Amino acid sequence: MRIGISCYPTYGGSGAVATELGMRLAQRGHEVHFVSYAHPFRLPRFLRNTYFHEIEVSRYPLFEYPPYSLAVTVAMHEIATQRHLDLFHVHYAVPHATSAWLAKQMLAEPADLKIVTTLHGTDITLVGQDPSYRSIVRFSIERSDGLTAVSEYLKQETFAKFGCVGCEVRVIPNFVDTEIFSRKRGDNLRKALANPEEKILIHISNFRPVKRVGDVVRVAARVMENLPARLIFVGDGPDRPLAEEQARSLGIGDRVLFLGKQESVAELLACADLFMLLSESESFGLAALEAMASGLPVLGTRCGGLEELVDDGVAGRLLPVGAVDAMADAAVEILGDAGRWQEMGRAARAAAEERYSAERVVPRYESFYEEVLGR
Ligand code: GMT
Repeated sequence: MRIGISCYPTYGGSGAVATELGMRLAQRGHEVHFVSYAHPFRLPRFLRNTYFHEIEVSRYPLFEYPPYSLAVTVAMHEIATQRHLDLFHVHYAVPHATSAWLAKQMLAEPADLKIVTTLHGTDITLVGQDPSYRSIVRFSIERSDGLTAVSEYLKQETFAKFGCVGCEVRVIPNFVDTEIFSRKRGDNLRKALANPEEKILIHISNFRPVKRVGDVVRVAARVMENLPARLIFVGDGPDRPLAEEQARSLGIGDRVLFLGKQESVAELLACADLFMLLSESESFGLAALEAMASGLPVLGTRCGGLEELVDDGVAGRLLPVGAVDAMADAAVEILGDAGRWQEMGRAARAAAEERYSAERVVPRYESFYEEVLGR
């Protein structure tokens, strides 16, 4: 198949999934064209069967807001025409599903191009609900030839929030490369990050308010009252200063490390002891899956997608959003009992391998494409 993939190129789950999917499809012999405003962060410079097309968003003094969606549309239309694409798979509905629909209408034979849209999270639950976008997001997802959501939770949210009775949504979960994310990557970095007796707590995100990074710091502070530990933050975003300030005010500033954006997080996860994702809402939680594949128990919240990913009491613990004391107790219980920690880590790894490995999930996208193309 000749497949176009559009995604946000920056650090973030939807871009990571889109890129990993495209690379796997290319390995399986498909021709894959990535369309994005920058080189996707997980895409190597050269890979057989993959092509990267940079979207040029030109500026003009009249435009306070350059029309990005139109530039995406034009790039999609050009590539679909020149490369005779069979389908465009767009990740994150806003605005990619709309641009794809427009690009399709511009073709001489619109029916020749199928559009598959993957819903990732806030494109449905938050941004897509903004009155400035809601009606066009609904229109565009209804006009997609195929729709997927990364969890059952997100599928139900799509129905509930948009009330779109007509749309069929296929749940295809996110996946992980279980070779790259593995405990086997060793603990090369451990010595550089913590003292031998300290447990390493880790959080990876884009520090948006939905991630509740303040809770991560508060839980870590409570854990540190009970056992020697360090907290490592990976990523960057608007609430990072809040987390830094909170760590200082709780007196644990010297035991909290902010590493910023990292190209590769597999080595960091492989030497950590507990992954924390205490979000308000999470449609899936790709970073938690990568942690599980790395043999880490997850401390998370009952916030939708994480409840499908993490079996509470088996691969980690899930607590209500904001229940900081109960979260800290659960963390101490896991970290203070080597047997339990090992058991949970093994269960987390097993779930990643059995349910979410790339080998299991990528063929599901391939079959979905075939279905949409009517083959
Ligand atoms: O929807 C977002 O907030 C952004 C998006 C992203 O690009 O990182 O995250 C969402 O998609 C990820 C990949 O499918 C999921 O793992 C995240 O759970 C999801 N974020 C939220 O639902 C908050």
